[in-house]
Amino acid sequence: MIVKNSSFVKSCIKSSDLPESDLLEIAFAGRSNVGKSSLINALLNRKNLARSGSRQGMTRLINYYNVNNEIHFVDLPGYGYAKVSKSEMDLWGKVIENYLSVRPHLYLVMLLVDVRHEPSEADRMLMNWIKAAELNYIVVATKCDKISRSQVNDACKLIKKTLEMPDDKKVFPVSAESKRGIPELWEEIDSFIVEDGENDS
Ligand SMILES: Nc1nc2c(ncn2[C@@H]2O[C@H](COP(=O)(O)OP(=O)(O)O)[C@@H](O)[C@H]2O)c(=O)[nH]1
Ligand SMILES: [Mg+2]
Repeated sequence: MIVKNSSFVKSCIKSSDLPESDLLEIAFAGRSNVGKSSLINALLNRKNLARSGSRQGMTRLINYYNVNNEIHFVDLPGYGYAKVSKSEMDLWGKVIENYLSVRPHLYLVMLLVDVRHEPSEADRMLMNWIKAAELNYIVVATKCDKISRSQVNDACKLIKKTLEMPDDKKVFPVSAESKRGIPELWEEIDSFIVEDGENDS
């Protein structure tokens, strides 16, 4: 997809805030600080449309962005790394599970993991939800500029194994910093959009 325009739509706290719209949704999920907002900016070729970095910990808002008036990018709340308190996980789980189950137009979930870390228990839990709900998904390894190319290859293999991904699924290495992997990731996203169109006709 060639991004012609993109804009912020709204921030939602509860499901009744979610916009009523027929646009397809691509959701970005992963732990806090993994690079969700930065990846959205990189895919949209914008510097600071999705606000990145500033706030630590869990962002409870679900942020909507409009792409070409065709798609909604949905920036989901992040969860903690390593140690996640049970109450944090429960609250986050409620928000995400609710979102994943009520959105009729959700057709693709981007699951982001930091290329430098083995996926956490929360990452695996999310992967399991996505699989159980039979949602389309793409696993993205972020911040690939931080380590060498051979390390990136090894890390992607480990991520694939830890998340128990099927053989025909690939982990997409990207860097929002250097823009490495962004065109390839768009190609993969587009392949889902095309498939969807074919199914409808
Ligand atoms: N070096 C590098 N830093 C990144 C990359 N993506 C995000 N970051 C940094 O990681 C931090 C968290 O990014 P952000 O997009 O806010 O993560 P979010 O909490 O998942 O939305 C920020 O300081 C970003 O500048 C990347 O590809 N390379
Ligand atoms: Mg963010």
